[in-house]
Amino acid sequence: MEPDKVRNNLPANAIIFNSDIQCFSEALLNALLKQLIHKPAVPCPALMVEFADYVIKNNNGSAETIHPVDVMNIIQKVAINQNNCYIAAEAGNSFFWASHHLKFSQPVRYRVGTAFSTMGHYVCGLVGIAAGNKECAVGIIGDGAMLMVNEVSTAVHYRFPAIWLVMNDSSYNMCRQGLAMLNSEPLDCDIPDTDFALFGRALGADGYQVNNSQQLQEVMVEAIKNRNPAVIDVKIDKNVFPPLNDRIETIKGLIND
Ligand SMILES: Cc1ncc(C[n+]2csc(CCOP(=O)(O)OP(=O)(O)O)c2C)c(N)n1
Repeated sequence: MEPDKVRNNLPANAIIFNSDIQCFSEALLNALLKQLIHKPAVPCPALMVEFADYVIKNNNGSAETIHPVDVMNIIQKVAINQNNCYIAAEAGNSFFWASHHLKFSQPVRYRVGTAFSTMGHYVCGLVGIAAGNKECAVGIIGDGAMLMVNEVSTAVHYRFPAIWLVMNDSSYNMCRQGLAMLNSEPLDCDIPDTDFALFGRALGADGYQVNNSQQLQEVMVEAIKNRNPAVIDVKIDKNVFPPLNDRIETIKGLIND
């Protein structure tokens, strides 16, 4: 294509690169990686647990909650690597944990609602993914989103292999932590303790509750093998901050403008 012809359809200040696409993508990737590596670390509130200091603390099965990164590692191992499941992440911290930590070797295996990030999108959309595909669909869902709306009953009705993995931290944690990172006044972001295993069973799905990594791994293997609609209530550590520094910096920039 002629750059001059392309320019006719673009705003006057558009920059046009006339390049082989592979060559351009590689150069872009290198430039982005360079930026990421040289980017100065953003200072975080005292509350923040640095990943560098992070120690897997649940593998003896004694802790009451699971570190969200452990949850991602188990999803990676059991759902993605071993069972090739489709994965969807809800708005909220689930989006950050999943997008930051999960890796896929095939396209169209991972979905997130980036347009409006509407809570409930994949609590419901999960049934569509499970209906349309052979492999199980696993939704990584905040407890707030799960309580807002869901389609578990539909999956039960049609026996779709959909698994709701609820990141249960008894709070709208992205809002709670986001305010803390912005050094803003806290708001009430608490959600009453909810037993999502019971909730799932009440709707006719299988229901599991897990408090440590080993239990989660065993339950995921079983739930995927059974191919029943299932709700897995995962008690996670609500005090670890997800990787949302970039978002916070963008918001700070908007506030300051
Ligand atoms: C329908 C809707 N309402 C409100 C929001 C704003 N919002 C984004 S994340 C969030 C909290 C999500 O809480 P939860 O589902 O428990 O997930 P967590 O962040 O705790 O993992 C809220 C209220 C939204 N994105 N969509």
